[in-house]
Amino acid sequence: MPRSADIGTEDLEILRELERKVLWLASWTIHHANYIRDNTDGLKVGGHQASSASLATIMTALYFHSLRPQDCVAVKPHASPIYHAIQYLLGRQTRERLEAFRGYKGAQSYPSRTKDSDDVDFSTGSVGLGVAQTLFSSLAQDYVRAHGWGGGEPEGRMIALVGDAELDEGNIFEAILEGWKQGLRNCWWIIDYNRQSLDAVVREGLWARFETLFRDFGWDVVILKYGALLQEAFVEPGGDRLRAWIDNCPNQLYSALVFQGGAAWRKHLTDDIGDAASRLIETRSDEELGRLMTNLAGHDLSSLIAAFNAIDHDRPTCFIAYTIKGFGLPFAGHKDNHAGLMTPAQMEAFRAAMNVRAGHEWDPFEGLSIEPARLAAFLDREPFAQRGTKRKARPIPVPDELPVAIQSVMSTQAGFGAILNEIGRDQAEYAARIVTTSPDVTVSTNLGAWVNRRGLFAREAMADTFKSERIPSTFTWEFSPKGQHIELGIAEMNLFILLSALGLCHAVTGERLLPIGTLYDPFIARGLDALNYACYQDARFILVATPSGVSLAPEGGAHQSIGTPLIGMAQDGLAAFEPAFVDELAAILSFALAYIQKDGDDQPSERTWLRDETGGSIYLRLSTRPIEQPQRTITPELRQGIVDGAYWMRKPGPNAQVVVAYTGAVAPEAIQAVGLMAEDRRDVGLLAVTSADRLNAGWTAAQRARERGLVNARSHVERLLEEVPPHCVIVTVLDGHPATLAWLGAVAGHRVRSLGVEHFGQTGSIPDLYRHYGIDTKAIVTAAQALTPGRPIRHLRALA
Ligand SMILES: Cc1ncc(C[n+]2csc(CCOP(=O)(O)OP(=O)(O)O)c2C)c(N)n1
Ligand SMILES: [Mg+2]
Repeated sequence: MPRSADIGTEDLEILRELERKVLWLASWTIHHANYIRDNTDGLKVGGHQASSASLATIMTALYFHSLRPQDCVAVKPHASPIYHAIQYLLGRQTRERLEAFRGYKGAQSYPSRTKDSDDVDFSTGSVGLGVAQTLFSSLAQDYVRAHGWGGGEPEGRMIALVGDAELDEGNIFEAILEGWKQGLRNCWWIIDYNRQSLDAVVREGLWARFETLFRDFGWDVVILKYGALLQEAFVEPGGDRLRAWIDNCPNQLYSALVFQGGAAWRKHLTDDIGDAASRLIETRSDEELGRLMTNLAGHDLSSLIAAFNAIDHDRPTCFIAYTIKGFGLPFAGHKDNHAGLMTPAQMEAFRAAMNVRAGHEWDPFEGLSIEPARLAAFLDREPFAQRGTKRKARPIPVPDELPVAIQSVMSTQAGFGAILNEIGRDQAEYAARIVTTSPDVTVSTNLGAWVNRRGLFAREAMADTFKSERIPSTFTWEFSPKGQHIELGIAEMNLFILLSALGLCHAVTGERLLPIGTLYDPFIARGLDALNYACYQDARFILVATPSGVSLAPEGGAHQSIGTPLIGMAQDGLAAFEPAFVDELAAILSFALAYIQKDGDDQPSERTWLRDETGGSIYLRLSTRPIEQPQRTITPELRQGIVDGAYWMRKPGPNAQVVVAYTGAVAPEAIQAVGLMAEDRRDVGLLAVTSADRLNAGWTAAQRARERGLVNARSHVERLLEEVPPHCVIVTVLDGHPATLAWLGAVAGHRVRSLGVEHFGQTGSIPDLYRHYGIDTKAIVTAAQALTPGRPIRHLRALA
């Protein structure tokens, strides 16, 4: 039973009115979008109405009572109308945006950090990911605190409002396991246990599985099943039978009775427990009986508030709150209600029941029995209303050059390890703000030296037993609150969601981190939706994916990646690079550390047409293939070319017949091919492409700018190719899908032959595999010969 001290009766009365108002405004927003706004495309709102109603009470209790300014919430995707309605009442959402719900620049269908104007903490939409985001955000908050940042501000709770069907998503369980390992705190998951998903009613007894599971992983579980009315009825004569009846009622039947209403409840209850609970049933009208039987705790403000107030610790807590999908609306409980919309006639009846006059539908306090001034005063003094606007963290200065000792033969992966090792020595602030993480591939992605210097993070120190036992080992595995590497289990989903959380620390905690995550390139696919999710909500991080392609030759097809360069190009918010040499990598990394901190306006640079002032995240596709490193100084011009996406390794002459454009680890083949062709083809050029993504993006943007009348707009790749004569052919080559560079020919109208990998790999040596896929020197020269007039290329015969 709720304790009377949990909330005063006056406040409870106000909250009940606000709950009605929230449900009304959310329903009206949906109705307006479908029936009132000019909606000629025939696209009706999907699963918002019933799904929103399910959470109306819980969100009222949270936002108007229990949340504190420092708390952050991931709202179940389909509860977005409730969220926007609450923000509207708090004065943080406009009527215009509500009227444009799901329309152009209107309030978003699913809460969006970047697109909504009403202070969304975490985006949601792809079910399960927002839930895990709260877990990793609490870990990120712990990391920030343990490092002495976030000075004195109270710790926030990271709260997820979870649809029960969201728990079908595997990423949730991966996250729970990781949370247990990392000593999760300050995290609440409130499960909207309406026992309905999109298509169906969920299996019986699922709550009991959830309960054991959460408890097994160290969570407190609070089951919120019966509201105050039901609890009172249980102490009436026959109340225990009523309780047993509810507990044994199958989900399907309960839902059906909710939909059918009072008379149906009466019939079933009378048939089943009429002998023992006759008074309980008979003294209530149909309407009262209906209200009693749907009085689940998830729709009972006093029960919810008592439960939230009762939490006086920081242990992770899972609330299983029984609710009814569509509560308070005509299709409550119906199994087909997911995309249910009230008809205009039903809406009219609802409007009348809510005392809302026609033409006053958007008035915040219309039809409520409490005077507006009192309601406004209540809202003003609610703790959550005291929350300021989004936090901003100052940028951390980053050096223009990152020192690294380059060996004559080296891979980009080894170079990455060497650069991080050097950063590990650096006392500068940026080095302290770097946090690395990896899903069990820390050592195999060359982060070992960095971790030796900076240590692993844990809230509680833990010594490396091998070290204390004096057993020789290359790596020190010491955990402490000062450590700067977060070691994860293998689940790549967790890597991306942790990067999403670390990469939003500047907004969530006001403290900026510089997150770097490493994984094997092919396994990006395993966490791709989470990567997309992180980018969608504008989290900032550097992703280092290595090894990649078929160049990890003997590892075979299961570890090779083919399509990742195309992911790098297509993923919004992620600038992809694939350097061939370590000096390029160093230039890109220093650019990257600054780029992930940029938050300027949307205007592209007039030099490259890239959105470099807007910033974003970075993806580096690296390789384990050791290759000969060029002996050169990186001039400012060369550095710029590397960062812009390409530079001439060998500029083609005015009569050039062939240009070889390469990316990444196949550099030696490209260089050799150009050398071998030089005697038989004129003015051969060699283009080093460090970022097909940035080249392509700049080109597209410059074309668009020209179409808008900015006739002088030129992108980097257009400038690079403008002097290449029209008859010249371009042979492109990379260890990845050939489409990555195939578009180069369209820039200035050159014929292109694009070489790359299209099929699952083999095991073998690098020469075996490069030959097999046609990305070796011979394939490059053969392609060039086939497309250019002139005598046969003599050196071709000598190639194996
Ligand atoms: C990854 C993903 N798969 C599928 C969907 C489509 N979808 C949206 S909501 C939903 C199920 C909703 O059930 P639940 O989470 O219980 O929320 P309720 O509608 O009951 O409130 C599905 C399958 C999605 N949004 N994301
Ligand atoms: Mg559900």
